[in-house]
Amino acid sequence: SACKLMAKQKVALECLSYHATASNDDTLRLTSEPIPSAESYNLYSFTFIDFDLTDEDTCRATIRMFKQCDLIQKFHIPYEVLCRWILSVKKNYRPVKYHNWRHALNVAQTMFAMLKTGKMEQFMTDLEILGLLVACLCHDLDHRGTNNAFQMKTESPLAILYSTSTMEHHHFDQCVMILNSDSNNIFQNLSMEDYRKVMKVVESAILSTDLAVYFKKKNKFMELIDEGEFDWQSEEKKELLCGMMMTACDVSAIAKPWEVQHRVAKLVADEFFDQGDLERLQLNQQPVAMMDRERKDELPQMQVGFIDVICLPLYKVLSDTFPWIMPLYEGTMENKKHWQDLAEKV
Ligand code: 5BB
Ligand code: ZN
Repeated sequence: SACKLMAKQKVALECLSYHATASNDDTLRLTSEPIPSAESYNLYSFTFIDFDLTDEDTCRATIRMFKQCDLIQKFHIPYEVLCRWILSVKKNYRPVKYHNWRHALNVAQTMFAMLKTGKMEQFMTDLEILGLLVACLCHDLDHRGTNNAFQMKTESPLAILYSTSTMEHHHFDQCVMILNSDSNNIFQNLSMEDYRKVMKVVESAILSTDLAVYFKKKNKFMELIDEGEFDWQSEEKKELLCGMMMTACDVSAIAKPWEVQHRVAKLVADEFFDQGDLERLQLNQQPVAMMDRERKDELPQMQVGFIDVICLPLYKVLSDTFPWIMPLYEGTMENKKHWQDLAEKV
């Protein structure tokens, strides 16, 4: 429709001023540097921490995950293209407090640990592993630190373009946009068939990071598990499993050692409070408790709710089926105790 076309033009214009592909200098430097071991970055662990990594190291850690999955060889990814693509993805994250490049890296690393240490790679094809890692790295591209409800309330061009899963559609569009330039297209040597397949995995995985989609699909997933369904090969079930894995990775800061979880929760809260400020200022609205900095005392109680309603049920059902990912469940249980202690003090 005319309205959507206008919205699309607006989004495109906004993005033009922001979009950036990596510089040749940065790409050349990354291409020519040695890549430290997976162990040196603690990549196989569910307690990976990015705090002490330099920006360059975050890129090298990403390359290391591609190497450990043998994706560069298997899909004939030109090494320079991989380096440029990673730098471009990083550049297309905004410097917001939580939904930035570091979050994307952490989500990808949890996916890597679930596949390797969690032994879930045996249920996945190489193409699905490639798609899942790419989806994790791209799943919050160009996040503005505001949620879908905010896009809707402010009638942002993005909300006019996509009325449901607004931001997630945009993250996928940004992912496609980066891949669409030849010098960034890590899928350039795939057959037409594989290209179509991997893009389908990426799209479905990114869209499933909308929590509303998770809530819609989780019952179907839990039913399958209850029925003792261990054959994940059908396309529909595989898509469902990949979606659950994406959510499990997206919220996995909740399972990290307490000091890390505490620090990350503060970043999440700060980003929510910034949106709350915008709602007061731009919309003259009272923000919900989660986004109201006047109510930050309620944060521990909210984390307990988040853990009980979303994180623990998901990690429970996943680790009942895939026991090697139990550390995610145990870490979350541990943090629940800490948040409960803090909640009782208020
Ligand atoms: C989550 C679902 N939401 C629609 C309503 C609020 N809830 S919540 O009550 O479970 C909740 C979750 C309340 C407060 C929270 O954080 C306060 C700092 C959180 C929370 N969410 N805590 C976390 O540590 C993390 Br990680 C998250 C996930 C944040 C990103 C969620 C993105 C969803 C986009 C739709
Ligand atoms: Zn995310």
